[in-house]
Amino acid sequence: MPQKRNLPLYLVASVLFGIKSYILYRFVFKLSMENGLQELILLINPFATALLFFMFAVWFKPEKQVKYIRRISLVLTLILYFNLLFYRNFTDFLTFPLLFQSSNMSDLGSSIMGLIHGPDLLLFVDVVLVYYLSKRVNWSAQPMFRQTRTAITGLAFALLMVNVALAETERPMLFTRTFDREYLVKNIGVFNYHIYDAVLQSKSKTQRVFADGSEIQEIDQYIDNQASADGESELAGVAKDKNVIYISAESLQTFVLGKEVNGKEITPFLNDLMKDSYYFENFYHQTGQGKTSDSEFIIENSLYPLSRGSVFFTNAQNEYNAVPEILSEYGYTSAVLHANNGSFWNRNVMYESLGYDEFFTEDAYTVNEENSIGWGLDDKAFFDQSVDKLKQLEEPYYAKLITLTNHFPFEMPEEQKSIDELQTGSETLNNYVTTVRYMDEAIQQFFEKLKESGEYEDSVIVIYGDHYGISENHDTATAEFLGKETITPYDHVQLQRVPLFVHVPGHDGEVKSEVSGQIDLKPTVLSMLGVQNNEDITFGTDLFSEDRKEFIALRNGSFVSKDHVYTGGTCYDRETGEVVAEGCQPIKEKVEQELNYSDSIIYGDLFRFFQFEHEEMPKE
Ligand code: GP9
Ligand code: MN
Repeated sequence: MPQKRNLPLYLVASVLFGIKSYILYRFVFKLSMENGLQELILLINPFATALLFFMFAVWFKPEKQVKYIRRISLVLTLILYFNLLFYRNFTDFLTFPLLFQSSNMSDLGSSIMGLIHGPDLLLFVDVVLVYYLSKRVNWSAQPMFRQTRTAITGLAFALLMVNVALAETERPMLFTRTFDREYLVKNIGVFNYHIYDAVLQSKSKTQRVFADGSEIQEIDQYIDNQASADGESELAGVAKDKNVIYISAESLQTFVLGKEVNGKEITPFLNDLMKDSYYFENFYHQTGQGKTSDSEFIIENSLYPLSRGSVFFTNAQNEYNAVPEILSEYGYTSAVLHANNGSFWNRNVMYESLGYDEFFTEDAYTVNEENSIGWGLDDKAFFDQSVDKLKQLEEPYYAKLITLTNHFPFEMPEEQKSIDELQTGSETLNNYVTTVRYMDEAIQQFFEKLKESGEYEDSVIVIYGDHYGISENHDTATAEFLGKETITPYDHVQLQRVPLFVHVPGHDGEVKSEVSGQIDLKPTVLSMLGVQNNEDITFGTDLFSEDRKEFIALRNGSFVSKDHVYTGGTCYDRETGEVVAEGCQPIKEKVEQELNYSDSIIYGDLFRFFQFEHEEMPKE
C-alpha cells in the first residue's frame, strides 16, 4: 500500500487553482493592465478567491472534505471554462440574464465548436492532480481543531477584504458603476463577479415592484430640454405612406467597406450603393450583450439596451412605444423576416410587445442542405424567398429582414467564395471578408428582385450593421489589415462604426459625416414617414435635422462627440486620436445620466406611467 502523505489538500488545491486562474486572467483573457496596483490586485485575487472556496472543506468531516475539494475544483474550473468560451466569442464575461437564455445557448451549435481549442484540456490538469492526490492524502493531516479552522477561515476572508479594498482604491465606485465588466473581473475575479452579478439580478427584479410614476416625469423633462428635431428635418415626410424595408446586416463593420483583397473589392455592391443613398460614415452600433437583439431594440425604441443581458429576455413584457406599434395607427402592416428559430433572443415574445403583426421564422422558409451555410438558410436564398412574402403583405408595410450568413465563425464553403481569404494571423478575420462579400452579393440580388417585382419604387430601404463582427481578440490581425501598428482604445471605439444606408429611390447619394448611431433610427424613420411625435421619450435625434444631440453613447459608457472620443477613462481628439487633457467631462456626465435613465425606464417598466402622443405632420 502506498505511503499516505501529510498534505493539507485544501491548501494544495487552492494554490494550484490560484496559479491556474492567474495564468488565465493574465495571459488568456486579455485584461488590459494599466499600472502596478492592477498587477498586484490581479496577483492577489486568484489566491484569495481559491482559498475562500477550498477552505470551506475544513468545516466538513475528514471523509467529506476530500469529496468537497474534488467537486469544487471541477465546478470552479467549469465556470472558468464557460467564461473562457464566451469570452472567445464576445470578449466579455457571462452574466446571469445570459445564462437563462438557454434557448440561445443551445442554438449556438457551430459557433461553440469553433470556440473549443485542444490546449483547453490544460485547464483541467489541476482537477486531475487534486483527484490523484486526494486518493493518497492522510486524513489526519487535515486541520481538525476549531482554532485552526477559524484561523484559516479568517485568513481567507481577510485576503478577500484586502483584495476588495485595493480594488476600491484603484477604481473608486467600482461597484456602483457597472458599465464595464472587464474592470470588475480584473479587480475581483470571475467568481466574485458572478456573486455580485447575482445580487444585481435580484435587485433589478425588485426595481419594477417599487417603481412609480414620478421618475418618468423627470426623464421626460430631461428629454424635452434636449435638442429636438421635430419638423425641421431635411427629409421630413418624404416617405409618407411608402414601405420601409430594413435590412439588418449581420456583423457588418464599416472598416471593410471600400477595402480590397488581392485587387477585388470586398463590398462592391455596397460601395456602389453609396452613390445613390444617404450613407453615414460615422454611424455607431450601441449594442451590449444582447447583440442583434439589442440592435433591434435600439432601432425600434430609441432607448439604450441594458448593460447586462439582452433586454429581449429580461424585459420582454414591458410597456413600450415602438415603431411598429406607432405605425399600426397610420395603416402600416409590420413584419420581421428572419430564417432562424423564432425563440432565439426571445423574439417571438418580444415582437408582440413591440407591436409586430407578423414574424416569418425559419418555419416559413424552405431550408435544406443545399441552401444552408453556417447558422442556417443562406442570405441569398433568404432574400430570394423573402420577396414573395413582402409582396403578400398589405401595403404600406414596415418590414425588417435579418441576415445570418455573415455570423461568427464566418463559414463559407470553398466553392461559394468569390473573394480570397485574408492572410493575417486570425482565421476569423481571414474568413470574415468572404462572408461579408457573400452578404454584399445577396443584398445586390435582393435589390434586383425588388426592382423586378415592383416593390422597389414604393419603398425606402435602410441597411444597417447590427454590431461588431471582429472582436478585440483579433486586434493584431485587424491592425495588420488596416496597416496600423496597433489598435489603441481610440481605434477600438472607431471600429464600432457600422454602415448605415438610407436609400430613397430617386434621391441622389450623399455621404454624411455627422456622428450618429442606431439610437437615431426611430426618430429618423418616423419623421421620414411624416409622423410627428409630440410626446415620446427617445434618446436619439433625426439624422436629417440640423439640430442634433451632441454625442453618441456606446453601451459601455464610451462616447463619441463632434470633437472627442472618450473611452476607458481617457479623452481623445476625434480627428487625430491624440490624448487630450479635457473636453470630455461635461458630456461624460450626460452620458452616464442618459444610460441610467434608460436603464430605469426598462427595469422599472416606467412607460406604464406615460401618456404617448403622436400625429400626422401638418402639410407645408
Ligand atoms: C440569430 C441572429 C444572430 O437569430 O440574429 O444573433 P447574434 O449572435 O448576432 O446576436
Ligand atoms: Mn448579429
